[in-house]
Amino acid sequence: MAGTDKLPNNNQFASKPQRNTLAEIKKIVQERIERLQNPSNCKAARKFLCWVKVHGCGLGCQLHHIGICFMMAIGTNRTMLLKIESKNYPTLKSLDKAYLPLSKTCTEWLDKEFEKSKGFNGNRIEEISKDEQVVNRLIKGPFRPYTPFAPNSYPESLKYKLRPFVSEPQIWWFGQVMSFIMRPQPKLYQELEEIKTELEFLHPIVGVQVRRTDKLHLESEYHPLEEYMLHVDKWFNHYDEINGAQATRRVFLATDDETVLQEAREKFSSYTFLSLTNNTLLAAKAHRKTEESFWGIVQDFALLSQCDHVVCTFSSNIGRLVHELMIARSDSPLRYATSLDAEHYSWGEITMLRKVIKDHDPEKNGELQLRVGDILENTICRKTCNGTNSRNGKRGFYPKEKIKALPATAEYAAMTDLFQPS
Ligand SMILES: Nc1nc2c(ncn2[C@@H]2O[C@H](COP(=O)(O)OP(=O)(O)O)[C@@H](O)[C@H]2O)c(=O)[nH]1
Ligand SMILES: [Mg+2]
Repeated sequence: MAGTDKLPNNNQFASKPQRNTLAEIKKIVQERIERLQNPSNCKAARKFLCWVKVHGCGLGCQLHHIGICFMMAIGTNRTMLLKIESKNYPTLKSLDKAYLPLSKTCTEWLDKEFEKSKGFNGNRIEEISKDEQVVNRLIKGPFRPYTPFAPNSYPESLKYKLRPFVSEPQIWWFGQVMSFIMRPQPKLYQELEEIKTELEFLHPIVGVQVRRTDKLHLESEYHPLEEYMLHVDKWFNHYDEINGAQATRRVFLATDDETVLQEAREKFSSYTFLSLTNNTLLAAKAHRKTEESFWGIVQDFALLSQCDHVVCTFSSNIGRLVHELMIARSDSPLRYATSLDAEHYSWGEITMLRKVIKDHDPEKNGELQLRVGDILENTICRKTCNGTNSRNGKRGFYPKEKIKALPATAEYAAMTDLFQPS
């Protein structure tokens, strides 16, 4: 058997696992979504008919619903076809003016096709409708997750690939899905370039999104401008320290409150504030459903997500979506958004476990005592964050800076075998 002994030992000769750059991983993921969305034979393709029928939803909210649907389609290896119905903008037509259509080859369905198809039916263990060629999902508003292909999960195939680069892989993944949906049409891209030249939108630049008006009625609390600017200051101080020079302090300000820009210029004169003031006026409730207002938030989304840092509130779909896009598109772990209120969350999300990374003793009524390594269960983060400490079964509030998310992976069927064995 001497000859056999000389045969190469697989382990010895197996090449080291290839380490892709984040840019490569992003490209591979985007190409895979593109491939799924453009089957050569639409008729024969596995399809996911997604009908988003939510009223009273702004653009970020609508786009998030589309993203949540898209995750189910990717998870079950189906091309997603989309229909939107809303008393608000946007119609699918206006959405298509801003963003590239989800598919070039497979876009519309007939009513009878929707009626004939089975409702998407899955749970965490098994997708009951997995053998159906066409499935449908009607999204009427927030729903409880019933599949593993939901926000807070990410593809198993990316687990080790993302680990060296990304601390919130579940948001990176959701951001990839949202980035695909929001690929700009050439006309929008061109328009944004012109706006940036006109505004002198130059780096470094920090974005601030102040969400007020209707949002303050039920969903969020008022935060004074000073609170946002504290974080902006901190970011620029850090930037100057690293670079050993004082940068021009540029802030791109987006808001639905028309008093904010003037206040900012009066109170923070060492800053240069750039803003699309007409967009703020169009964000007023009376104009919000118009096509112009839609275009305004499309522009604000794009410019905020191109900033080097953004200070906002994650109780708003706007802040969360900007954070997702920044994380997904960046090669730098330093580009992200800071929230003045909630931790990042999504409608339709899977409940995540969270791990304590810093001790905490209660400072307010109802706060949990935390010790490094404690695991929090049933965490939910809206205006405030709360969860159950598995160490003692106590439920209460926790400060979001002292915990780390433990997102789950799932076998997204369209995301298997992404990387060639080297
Ligand atoms: N252009 C613009 N519109 C805004 C801004 N803030 C709020 N809006 C308007 O408010 C809507 C709110 O959107 P939605 O996705 O529901 O976010 P949420 O209500 O903040 O969670 C947007 O679609 C805009 O019409 C802003 O900074 N700029
Ligand atoms: Mg809203």
